[in-house]
Amino acid sequence: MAFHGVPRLEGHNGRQVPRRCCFDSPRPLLMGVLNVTPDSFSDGGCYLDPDLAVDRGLEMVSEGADILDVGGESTRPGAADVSEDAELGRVLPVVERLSSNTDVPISIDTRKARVARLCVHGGAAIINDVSGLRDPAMVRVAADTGASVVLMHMRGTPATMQGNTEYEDVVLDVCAYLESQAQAADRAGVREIAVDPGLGFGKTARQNFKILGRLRDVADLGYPVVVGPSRKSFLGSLPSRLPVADRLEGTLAAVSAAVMNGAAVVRVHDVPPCRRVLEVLAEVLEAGDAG
Ligand code: HH2
Repeated sequence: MAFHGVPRLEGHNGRQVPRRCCFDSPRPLLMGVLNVTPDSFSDGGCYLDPDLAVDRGLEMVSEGADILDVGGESTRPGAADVSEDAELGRVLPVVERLSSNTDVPISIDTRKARVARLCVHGGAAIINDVSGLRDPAMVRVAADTGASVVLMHMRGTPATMQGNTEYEDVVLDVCAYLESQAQAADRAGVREIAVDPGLGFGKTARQNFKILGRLRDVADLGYPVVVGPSRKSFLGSLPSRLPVADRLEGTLAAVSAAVMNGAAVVRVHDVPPCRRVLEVLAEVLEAGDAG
């Protein structure tokens, strides 16, 4: 079993439900991406049918995913907003069916507090908020339900973020933001918090590489670090100029850099090759720690 956190009983809508620590693991965890969208940048339209989405989720579990991250809104640069009802209609049936068919924690990737609340009631254990708990209602959902949270750095919105990539020092700016948002969430009673520097969200290619190279600064904040480099455009920005379909090796190189620099969770589309890479990395880390 990948998770060894101590289960706790939390008040949840008048009921007592067991909540476990989702990021507390001696080895790096693999979060499999499941986009129930028509327009995600690399798998848009593949899993819009709930049956296909559930099959894909269970396939990723059999391939070794430790967490499934279900999203109903593309957050690629320039993506249009999706209405709350449309997003719920995509994700809720998938979250409900997955959570009753696997013990692997289900994460709901959303910026909307109502979507998060209903999905947690439907069985999700984690709220993955790419807007970094900016909405006080989202903080309340996380605190009320006892859900774990991934709090990510993004400037502006997906529609505006790539027009806003000026930083004094991107790593220090990201760390300062994540620290203040995480501390506020902690004060509000959010039970388990992980932070994510938000690769590709309002950053140039060079800034994304800088974050990976200095990820230890993010890990030193003291929260588990989630990183999502999978197939992203900064990996296709190098002289080889690779399209999305050819970014597997780049993804695995970025995963390796992230884990060696302190990442606790990597969010990827390609589970089997990443699982094999994580097995090696876990041995390297363990052997290094053993001295
Ligand atoms: N990246 C994406 C979406 N959600 N969540 C976290 N915590 N970290 C990330 O880096 C992250 C995320 C974007 O990738 P993807 O889901 O593949 O694409 P799209 O937003 O087009 O659906």
